[in-house]
Amino acid sequence: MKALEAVVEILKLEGVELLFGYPMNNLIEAAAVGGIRPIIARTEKSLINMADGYSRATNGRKIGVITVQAGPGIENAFGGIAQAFADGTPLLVLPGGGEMSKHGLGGEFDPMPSFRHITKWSARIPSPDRVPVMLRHAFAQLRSGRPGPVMLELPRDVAAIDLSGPLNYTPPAFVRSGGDPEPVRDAAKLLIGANRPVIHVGHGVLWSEATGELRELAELLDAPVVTTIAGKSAFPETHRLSAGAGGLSIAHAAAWALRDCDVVFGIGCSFAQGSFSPPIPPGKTVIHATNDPADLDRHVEADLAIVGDARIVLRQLIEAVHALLSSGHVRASRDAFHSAIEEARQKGVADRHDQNTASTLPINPYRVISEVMRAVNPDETIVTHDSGNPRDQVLPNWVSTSPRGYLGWGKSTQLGTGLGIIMGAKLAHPEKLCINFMGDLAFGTAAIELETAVRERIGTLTILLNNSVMGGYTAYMPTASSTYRSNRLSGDYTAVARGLGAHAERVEQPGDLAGAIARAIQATLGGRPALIEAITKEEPVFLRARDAVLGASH
Ligand SMILES: Cc1ncc(C[n+]2csc(CCOP(=O)(O)OP(=O)(O)O)c2C)c(N)n1
Ligand SMILES: [Mg+2]
Repeated sequence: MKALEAVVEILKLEGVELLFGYPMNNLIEAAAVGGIRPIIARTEKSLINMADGYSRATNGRKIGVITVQAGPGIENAFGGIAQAFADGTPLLVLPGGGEMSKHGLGGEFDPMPSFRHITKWSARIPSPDRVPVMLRHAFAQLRSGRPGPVMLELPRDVAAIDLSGPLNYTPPAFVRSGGDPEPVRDAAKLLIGANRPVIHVGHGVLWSEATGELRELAELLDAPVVTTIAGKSAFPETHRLSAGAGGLSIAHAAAWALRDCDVVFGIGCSFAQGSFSPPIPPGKTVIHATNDPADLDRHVEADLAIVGDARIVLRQLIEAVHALLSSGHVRASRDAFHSAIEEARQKGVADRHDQNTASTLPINPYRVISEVMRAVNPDETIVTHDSGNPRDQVLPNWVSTSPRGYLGWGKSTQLGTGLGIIMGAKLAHPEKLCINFMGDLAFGTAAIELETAVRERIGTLTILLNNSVMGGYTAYMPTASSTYRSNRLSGDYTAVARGLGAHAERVEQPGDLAGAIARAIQATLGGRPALIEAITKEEPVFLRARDAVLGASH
């Protein structure tokens, strides 16, 4: 068996059903012969975003596997892999490679040095007999610790050589570990005694499928729950303890909870304090539970640190809290805290009411988001945003009800990523309605992939909020905008989408939204992608997390 065929056999033993590929790479043909369906996209970036969405939507139970050409293919792949690394998505990247026998003198692009910093592990397979060993290590990396992309290059001469014996491969197990019992007990004590504790939920809770445990602990502690962008949907946002999500924008209740809490319990989160993470104000008592010790005391100092898988740590905490309560510890009352958070939530509803119901022209983007929300069953829907104002507008307002019903991304914020992510999610869950919201600049970076969706019968629904500008950018480049129109965009995107074979409608009147949404959903049921191009107003209006959580006023 040749090394290339051995790779395919191993992928089959691993249960891989799809190969996200961009020619030329012999693995595409070998996989097809072996019964693995290739999905061919139009750009490497979107291809990787699709694999990323596929891994997310399956919580890594099915890994997005990618293959691209040596040289230009893997050079073009950098953005997508960097995005997956930033957000912690497991991906197996199998680029082609030059000839091993000629390696070391330059001439062909060597991805190892540049990709080492954006992968958990990158290596070159030096000989056919190393294929099973190195792929097993790759899958072990993909199933343990903080998730992230892994890259294995298969040089073209190695691919064509036979293994010296029969293939011997067993898939490695998922490996999870619990927390040190002592800080777990101390954390339970702190959380019971706190007057205003907040649970701050990151992406790790989704990866470890810990929504049930999170809910049990939140109810036991009677503590409000705030999520990060990537953690959104780990806790049902219809639950009375949900305060909502925060990133650059933030739900009013989440801002209030983070500002006024005394103890922050971060679970499955890095506590990275970038522009797209809810800020943690100074002076709080912090408990930090993560599966990656590299997160500890990086941006936020922890009073108590626990390293372990989110689901196991939450279960340990539930047991520790029960033990303390039955031995006479009394949980402090949180009533005043809850009333204050409820008041903030109501203020959020009131602040947004006029925008959600606006019948002014051009259409208010919040009206579009509300109309979409009204038209769908959130339990049967997966939603994602794109970079730009659509993220800031959708994140605090979309009400997610089930795990992965919202795929939040944005530790890096590459425009156009949402389209690939939602296509990958639809491949993982063809039975769900899969919707992405994006702006017109974002659309321009990825729109050609509607053709991929048509060809591969991926029936996603894209809601394009076309305001003909880069929303809010006049503030960043006033002279360039007023003198040179540097923030302005134009185009007939409905014509583009139709030209690519998608169902597409342009909507200029708010009253026409509901009908257009219903027709577009109908089109997706037949496996055809759909686009609604809503002609919208520039509306960079939302509660900014930094001001609301760290500033003086709400
Ligand atoms: C690859 C990349 N380059 C630049 C940016 C910076 N950026 C973020 S949002 C944005 C403008 C987005 O405009 P649009 O997609 O039309 O959405 P709007 O905010 O207008 O609704 C830009 C330039 C980015 N996020 N990603
Ligand atoms: Mg725009």
